[in-house]
Amino acid sequence: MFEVIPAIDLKGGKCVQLRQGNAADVIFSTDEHPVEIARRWVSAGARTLHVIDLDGAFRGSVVHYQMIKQIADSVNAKIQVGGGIRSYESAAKILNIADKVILGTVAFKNPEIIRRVVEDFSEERVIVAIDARSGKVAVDGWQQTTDMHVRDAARFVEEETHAGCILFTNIDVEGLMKGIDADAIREVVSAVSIPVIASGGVSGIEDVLAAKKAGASGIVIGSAIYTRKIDLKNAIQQSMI
Ligand code: AMZ
Repeated sequence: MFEVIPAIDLKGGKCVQLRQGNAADVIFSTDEHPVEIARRWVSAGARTLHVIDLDGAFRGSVVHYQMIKQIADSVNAKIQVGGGIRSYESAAKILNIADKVILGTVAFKNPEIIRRVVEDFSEERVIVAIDARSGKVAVDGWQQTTDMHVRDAARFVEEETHAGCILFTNIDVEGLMKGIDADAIREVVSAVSIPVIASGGVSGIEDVLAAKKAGASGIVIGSAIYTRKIDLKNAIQQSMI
């Protein structure tokens, strides 16, 4: 079933939204505690929360562990966690408190780590993030762009890492709130047989429906729910029709 997944991106202990992943370009930041925000999204009907440790992704190691644990302990929803998880030990530690880990950089630098996590914890608990800039995979907090094309990356993830799911984030449209690129989603979906969660660019309910139509198994929404362009409860209801 298609799922609408609210994003909680953590930076400096706060819930923020960045434009195209640029740490200096903050669209939204709030003093409301991330736990309260998490509770609000779950009250609106979210069954999964997408929690990203942005400082972790920039630094290459988890920074917000305690806050993520607090969120996990406070809500009755699944949580998928990513950002800075670059070792087997770090993934195992996060899987103690979260339902799923999201692994990006390490999938392309040390894929054997993903295989080990899949073997020890199950493929259902491992999501590999393909973060794409101009059709190529970006890593290290999106500060580096590789030569790997998204389509090849998707096949590589399915065949070589054995992860159960792909998170496809389109940096070209992320944080711009100008709509998704449905063709880019379709390209990833058609390259693999595992589910693909799409992320980036959602600005209205039509994007949610377009992502569903493109074959995604879910969509992550960030800026649009924080700037109230989308009412999460309504989006969840509409996506089920
Ligand atoms: O906004 C950013 N600069 C950013 C971001 N949102 N950098 C990484 N990430 C997210 C990816 C993925 O979910 O979309 O962090 C995760 C990957 O982190 P890592 O450390 O495994 O590459």
